[in-house]
Amino acid sequence: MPDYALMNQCLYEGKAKEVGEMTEAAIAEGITPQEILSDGLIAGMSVVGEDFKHNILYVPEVLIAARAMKAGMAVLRPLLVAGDAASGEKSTTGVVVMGTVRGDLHDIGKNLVCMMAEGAGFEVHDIGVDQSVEKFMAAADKFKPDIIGMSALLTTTMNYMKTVIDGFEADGRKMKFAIGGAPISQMFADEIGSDGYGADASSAVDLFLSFMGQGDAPSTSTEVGGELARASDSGDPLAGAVELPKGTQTTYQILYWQDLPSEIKASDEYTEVKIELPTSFVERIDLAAQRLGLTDATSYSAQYRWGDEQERVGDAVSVVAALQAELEASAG
Ligand code: B12
Repeated sequence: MPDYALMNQCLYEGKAKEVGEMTEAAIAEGITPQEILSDGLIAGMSVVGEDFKHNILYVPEVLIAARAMKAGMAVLRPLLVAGDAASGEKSTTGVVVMGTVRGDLHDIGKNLVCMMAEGAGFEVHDIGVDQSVEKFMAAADKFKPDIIGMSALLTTTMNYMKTVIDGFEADGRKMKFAIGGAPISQMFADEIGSDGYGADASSAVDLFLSFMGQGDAPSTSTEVGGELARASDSGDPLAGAVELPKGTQTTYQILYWQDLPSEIKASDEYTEVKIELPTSFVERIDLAAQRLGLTDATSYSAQYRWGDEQERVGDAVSVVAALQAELEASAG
């Protein structure tokens, strides 16, 4: 009997080699690929999804866990496909075609959605970035999806999502459309006639499942300052500080893209705070990535690392505010 708890833990920690080996061992033991998929991989990935949603895990960690999921899937996929062919039935929850729309090269978020959806049992066909309506249609012809997922990160490309939806409609094809990406909102989804919008990878999966008649659609209210347990209603993640005893210690870490700071996380006895540094920091990273040619999702993400864990006196909210001010000052 495989140790699924251990397998889930290895997946969570991104131990790809171990997950691959445990999957192989379970197959050798005669366990069905369906059971290994659901109890070993999907169960582990759903914890990753939940922790990502609640800011316990961040993008780099999720990408590493997703790599481990892929190692297990590489072992299972041929067996699942062979099983499907023999039984004439699909073992998947549903079929999804995913792509980033034309003019847009951002794919980190799309890749996460693909991995999480695969982790939830969907058959996912990722058609990549910069995809035209014709490419989406060709993929729909080929893979007969239940759902078309589109991602856009630029305000200049988000309108192309409507072009795709209109293209399918003009052709008389009925599909479920899901959209997402940083500038996308439920209001925009309603405006362009998309069936749904997902704010993050786990909401995307909930949305896909709801399309397949499994569970409710995710709540579309924006989680303002969701990363901060003690945030006020103002939406400012640094608002709402509560008086803590003098001498309170905060542990903090800075996330760097190479040597450029990107995020800060901090926690005191009561609160966890995570902030993304302002746009000027993002722009500096974008520029450096393009100058160095590190623009594909894998090499871009590989540049992230958390700095050492450090301590400062003060509550988490004030420490983060002070660190942000210092980083802004030193960035000039
Ligand atoms: C990484 C990045 C890049 C990398 C992309 C690497 C890659 N392979 O993806 C590089 C360096 C290449 C890049 C280039 C550019 N970028 Co850029 N980039 C970013 C950055 C910092 C992070 C994006 C990201 O990966 N986020 C992490 C992922 C996990 O989040 P996400 O994408 O939002 O995805 C989640 C959800 O949205 C949702 N989701 C996503 N897709 C889908 C799909 C469905 C169906 C569903 C349901 C859900 C869903 O789930 C995901 C997972 O949780 C953002 C800033 C930001 N904070 O968004 C700027 C940003 C998007 N970029 C920006 C710009 C301007 C550019 C450039 C034009 C820069 C330039 N001057 O050349 C170019 C454009 C290139 C192009 N044609 O696309 C701007 C966009 C501004 C705007 N309003 O349009 C931003 C906002 C930065 C800024 N200045 O503030 N960029």
